[in-house]
Amino acid sequence: MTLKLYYHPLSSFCHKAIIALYENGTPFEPVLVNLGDEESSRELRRLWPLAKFPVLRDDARACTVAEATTIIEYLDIYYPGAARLLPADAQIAWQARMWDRFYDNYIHIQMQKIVGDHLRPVGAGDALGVAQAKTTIRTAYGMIDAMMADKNWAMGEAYGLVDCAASPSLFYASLAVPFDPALRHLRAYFERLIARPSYARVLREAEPYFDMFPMSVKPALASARESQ
Ligand SMILES: N[C@@H](CCC(=O)N[C@@H](CS)C(=O)NCC(=O)O)C(=O)O
Repeated sequence: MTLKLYYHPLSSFCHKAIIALYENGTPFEPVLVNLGDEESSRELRRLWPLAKFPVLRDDARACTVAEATTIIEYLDIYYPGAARLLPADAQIAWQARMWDRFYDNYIHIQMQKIVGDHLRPVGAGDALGVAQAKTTIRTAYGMIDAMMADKNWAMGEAYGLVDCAASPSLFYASLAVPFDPALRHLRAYFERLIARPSYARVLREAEPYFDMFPMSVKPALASARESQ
């Protein structure tokens, strides 16, 4: 098998890349990395010394591809399937890139700050940083609610890159900043995202590991089960 994905089942950015692989049934070898174990993480550190995952290794093309968004673009170019995840139309493609950045910067990374705070030593928490991250996420939720009032997927009728970015970022963010019931388009979009077979599979595969996550995953998992 030429494609190897270095990943961890709990990693939200890995979820984003795996959704894209599952959307097209692209064959790949998953390589589960335990960053706390020198031997387990050696190959990832050799390929990408920053040791952040996901990282895709394509031996056939002698390429190492880091960053979830770039992995999805790479798959779309070199391993295309029935589902094209980047819009072919340049007018829509720039918007997809903008909203992908929106989800990464204003939901995903903010959510990582909040989760990261749970892992800090007692007394070394960043209460102000967490409060600011929650405010950013709430503002972003309002924008998503407005954006999703009249469509199924972020760019319209075709599921793609932005929806891959939205799925794990909203799944984990909803644990820290629950959705305001008034934002019904956001809630309905989230239900569609977690019911999508590609993401439902990612969540099923992550479930045995959720006890290792520092926050309770139960509320979001309950939504996922209800929407199946
Ligand atoms: N910008 C990267 C972010 C990747 C990232 O933050 N990955 C996290 C897991 S979700 C990670 O590797 N964490 C391990 C660490 O920071 O030690 C991307 O888009 O793929």
